[in-house]
Order: sequence, then C-alpha cells, then structure tokens
Amino acid sequence: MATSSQTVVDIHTHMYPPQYIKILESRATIPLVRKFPQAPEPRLILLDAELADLEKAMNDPSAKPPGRPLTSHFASLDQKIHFMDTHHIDVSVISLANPWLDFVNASHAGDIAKSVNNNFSAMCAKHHGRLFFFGTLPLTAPLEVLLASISHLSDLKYCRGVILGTSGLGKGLDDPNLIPIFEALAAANLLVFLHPHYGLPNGVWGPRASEYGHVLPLALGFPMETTIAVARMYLAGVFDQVRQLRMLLAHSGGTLPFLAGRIESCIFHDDQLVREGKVGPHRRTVWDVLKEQVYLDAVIYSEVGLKAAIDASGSDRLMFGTDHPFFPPITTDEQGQWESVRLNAEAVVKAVGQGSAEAKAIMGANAIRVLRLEER
Ligand code: 5CU
Repeated sequence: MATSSQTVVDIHTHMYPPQYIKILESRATIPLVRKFPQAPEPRLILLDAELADLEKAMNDPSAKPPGRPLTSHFASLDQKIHFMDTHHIDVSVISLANPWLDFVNASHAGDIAKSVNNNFSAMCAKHHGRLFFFGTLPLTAPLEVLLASISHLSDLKYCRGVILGTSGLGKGLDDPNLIPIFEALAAANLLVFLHPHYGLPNGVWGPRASEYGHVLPLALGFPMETTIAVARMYLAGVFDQVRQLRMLLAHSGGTLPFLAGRIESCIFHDDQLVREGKVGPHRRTVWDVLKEQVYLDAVIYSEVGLKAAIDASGSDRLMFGTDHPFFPPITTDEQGQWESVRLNAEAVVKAVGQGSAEAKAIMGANAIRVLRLEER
C-alpha cells in the first residue's frame, strides 16, 4: 500500500502484551484465556456473546472451541512488525485491545495501567519512528489515580492518546464524573480513541444466535454500542463542556454518520428538550461535533460506509486502520496478506480515487498531522 509518495499509518491496531495475557490466564470469568482439549492453541474469550459457547466447551470436550485462537499475532511485537511489513504499513499507533483494564480491581488498576503503558512505551522505543501508542486508563481506580495516570501518559514520548471503552467509570460516557478526566485528557492533548467491547444485550440476537458465529455482535453490536455512547455524550453536552476534547471513533463512528440526521430530527422534534430550552438557535448540532471534535477511523470495509464517514466528518478527519490482530484470514496463511486489510485499503481507493490527495490523507497524512507523528 505504501508508495514513495504515500506514507501509510495504521491507527487501529491492537496488542495484548504478555503481562496482560498472564492476567487473562489467571481468570475464571471472562475475559480469560484457557486451553481446551479440542483446540491446539489456547482460546481467548472476550465477549458476553461467547459465554454460551464457553459453558458448552467446559462441559463437553467435543463442543466447538469458544472465542478465538490466541495466536502470536495478539502478543508478539515481532509479529506486529511482520504484519506491518507484509502490508506496507510505515507507522502503527498500537493500543491495548478490549476490554482493557475495565475488569481490574480498583486497588491494582493504577499499578497495572502504569506497567502496561510502560510496556507499550518500550515497544515503541524498540521501533523508534515506526510505532506510537494509545495508552490505557485505570478506570476502576479513584480519580486521583486516574489523573496521575493521564499525567504519566503525557510524559511518555510515544503516547498520543488513550483508548477508551464505552462504560467509562461504570455508568457510560455521559457520566458527569468523567468531565475532569476528559478535561485532563484534552489539556494534555491526548486523543481519546473510543472503541466498543460490550455490544448489545445477548437477548437481542435471539435463540438461534449460536448458529451465526460472531457475526451479529461484531458487525452490529459493536457499531451500535459506539453510536449509543457518542449520542449520549452529545445529549449530555459533554462536547460543549469540554470543547478541546478530541475523539477518534472506531469503525467509522459505528452508525453515527448514517444516523446523525435522524438523531438531529429526534432532538428538534422532542417536546421535552424543546420545553427545557435545549434546542436553541445556537445549539451545536451532531454534524458540528462530527466536524469539529470527532475523527473517524476507516475500518468499515466498504466504500459505501466510508463515503458516509467522509460526508459526515470530512476526508481530512478519517484515518486508515486494520483492526489487527482481529479478523485474520480463515482459509489462507496468517503470515501473508489479510483480506480484512485489503478491503479497508480498497474502500479508500474506491471512495476517493487511487493516489488522490484525499487517499493520501486518509491512508496516513491525517494521522501524521493529528497525532503529531513527525515529532519523535
Ligand atoms: O473479534 C473480536 O471479538 C474483536 C474484538 O474483540 N475486538 C476488536 O477490536 N475487534 C474484534
């Protein structure tokens, strides 16, 4: 993908460092890593939607293995670099994958966050210029520990932001207690990479869910979760309260570009909001927020979704990503080209044209500008 005139930056690419895998191996409830007699590799079980398969596999050694294989792609730095080289990715902004430290006991969260963030920093230093990272916050810890963690991250040379799930401190991202955290992140010039994990309640997928693999929770649950989280932030006025807050939304903003018009219409047709004076002439619309405080990744696998994202936020606010190590090829060699990467790169070409200024921006120049990747 990289050409002499185009730098490719992957801003959506995860890792679980070995110390995090150890934590998962020690756990009895999800998220966890466990070996099963019916599978050669340990399995990584992350999602609520995988619980039914986990229970079946624990009781029946012939049942299909739950979750996904924990391949070297999840934890090995060499493997990350190999993946980057294979796909001609010049620079990656790596982040811990879901569910981050959301499940960690409050008393350990600060120390674990520090150690994970130092680990990411060390990985970046090993590949100076090729790797940067989004840090992880100890969200279960008290406010002062959280603020100290932001201060620690702002001192780490390769850190450019934080990755955040939608649960926040446990009550979602419209929680007023998050405002000091958002303010601290904005003041430190750290971008918030918002990423889903919890999806929608399992009941939504119906009694035949196990027949459909991971398709429904990943294709629909993840994007809806992101959409709902950002809509709640918008309705609570978080973007107005913290005008310097900048967010990068995973998966091209879930369904936000497609639904922003409907959200707007529901707002100005809402009797309660109108009566409460929340729909005044100077209100910043969802469209305004999408163009001023939001960036979108380009992990949407089709030019149709990508065009909606460009229309909503602008081609100067989109950034290429791969979602590595998730979505490996099923029938071809994992050490070779990944179909998921090809689809995302192809969507950019189809949406804005090969070699166009917009393509160069989305594939790397936007990330270099927004994340200050030339400051080394
Ligand atoms: O395949 C999956 O479950 C996932 C996941 O958990 N996190 C992610 O970023 N992408 C896919």
